[in-house]
Amino acid sequence: MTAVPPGDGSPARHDLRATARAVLDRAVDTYRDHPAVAAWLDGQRARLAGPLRIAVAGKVKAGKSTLLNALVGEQIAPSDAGECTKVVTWYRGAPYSRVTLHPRDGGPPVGLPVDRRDGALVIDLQGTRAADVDHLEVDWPTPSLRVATLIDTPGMASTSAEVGERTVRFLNPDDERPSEADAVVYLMRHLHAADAEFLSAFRDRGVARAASVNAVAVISRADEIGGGRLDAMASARAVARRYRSDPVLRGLAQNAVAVAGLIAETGRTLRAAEFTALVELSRVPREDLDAMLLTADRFLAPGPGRPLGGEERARLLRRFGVFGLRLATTLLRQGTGSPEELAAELVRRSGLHELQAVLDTQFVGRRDVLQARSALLAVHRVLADVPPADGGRLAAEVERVFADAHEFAELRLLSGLRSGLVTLPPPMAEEGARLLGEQGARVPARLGLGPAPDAATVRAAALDALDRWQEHAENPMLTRAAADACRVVVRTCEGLLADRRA
Ligand SMILES: Nc1nc2c(ncn2[C@@H]2O[C@H](COP(=O)(O)OP(=O)(O)O)[C@@H](O)[C@H]2O)c(=O)[nH]1
Ligand SMILES: [Mg+2]
Repeated sequence: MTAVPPGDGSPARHDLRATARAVLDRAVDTYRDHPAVAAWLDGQRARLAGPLRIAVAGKVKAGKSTLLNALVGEQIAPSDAGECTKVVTWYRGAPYSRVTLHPRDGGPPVGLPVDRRDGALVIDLQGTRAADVDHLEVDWPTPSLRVATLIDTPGMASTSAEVGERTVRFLNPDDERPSEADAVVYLMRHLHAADAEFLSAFRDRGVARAASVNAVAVISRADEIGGGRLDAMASARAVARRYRSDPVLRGLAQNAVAVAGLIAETGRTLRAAEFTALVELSRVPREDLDAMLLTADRFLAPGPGRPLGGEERARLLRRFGVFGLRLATTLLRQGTGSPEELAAELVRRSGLHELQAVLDTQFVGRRDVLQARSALLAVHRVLADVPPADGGRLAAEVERVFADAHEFAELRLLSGLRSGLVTLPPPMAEEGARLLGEQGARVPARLGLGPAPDAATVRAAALDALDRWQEHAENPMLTRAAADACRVVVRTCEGLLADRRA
């Protein structure tokens, strides 16, 4: 994710955050005689002021930890099956490195050693069973974690029902309850019924109803689609395109991207020794190498005249996978000459950049509304759990913000259009969704302009859109629901026009 200036660049950006903050302040005051509740709400204030929280979810072995490392650019999330991979783990930007275990029984947090082996962080629970851990916190000095805290989850539908259940409880504790995460990246190797079920459980309900606003789907381990052939990524992108137009998925996630997380992770953390080993591998006669790289077993098989040592081949296989080895050796044969060049090409082909762009436009670019929504849901939850004597006014205020804040109206309409609940004639539907922020919430993206248009261009485009949508709103041929939808878009256009940069 790229660094962004304060505020998310969407129109009217300060208002909703300030409103949510005011509601939280009032809630803290309302609960001043309930220290525990007030403290929890105070934590929500800190959350609102802090970075966005993005959870990485999906089945066990979907490639979550690997993808998280690729996004961070370091190997800090352990992959595969150790005890600590069964625990929800928060990765937060910090000026120092620190690992903290929060016990399930509410006992005091315990510091764990920060142990790096072979470039990767090794987390040792020091005898604590995963089941006794509420969550781990890893503070890490890396720029990519300053924009968003990433939360690795153990995965659902796992062999251990309890681990799966923990993920679901974490992301979607209950109907109408806030989640610890503001948004979720959901990994799936193909869209299975269980995935759809999970995504629909995570999407907003009740007061915040706005399906799909905070979920992005990733077709993960994309290199394995199509049997690891060199055109595997093209096939995976075709699958992602299909998912983007799939009516079920459209209602559940804002976008679908194909990513080969392993290639991305290795590209971002490539070591000099690995480059040297790959160069040696790429010098094996083409036919012999092709035969060796037919399967993982063949690559590992011992025998006379094999390149590199057996252990080194095993290590390379873990880092690249069969597809990655084929890709890397092909690139080297075609003239890729330096570790930097190879690393960049692996990342480029992995699909990571596309995912980063989607996270930037859909999540980081909507930070204000996603965080405000989490804050309001938190107050809503407290009011339901611990009804205060005079909570009626506060409850009404929360309802009113959800109903009146134009940002939430936009999200509701956007998801209505995506799921087919609201229909507009095709050319209008497309433009309307764009104006509502489907391609990104920032002003230029909404107006379909390039990245840095001048003020006069923005103003002209906004005026033009406003005229057109005012006309649509008065079109007597439209259904009532469609006319209502047009009026929401009109308000959006007014906001774009009033934006001080326009
Ligand atoms: N070929 C390939 N293997 C991957 C990819 N991502 C993860 N893996 C492997 O799949 C296994 C599970 O990955 P992990 O990230 O631990 O999955 P998690 O359980 O969802 O966190 C590991 O052996 C990874 O090396 C990928 O993009 N391509
Ligand atoms: Mg994992």
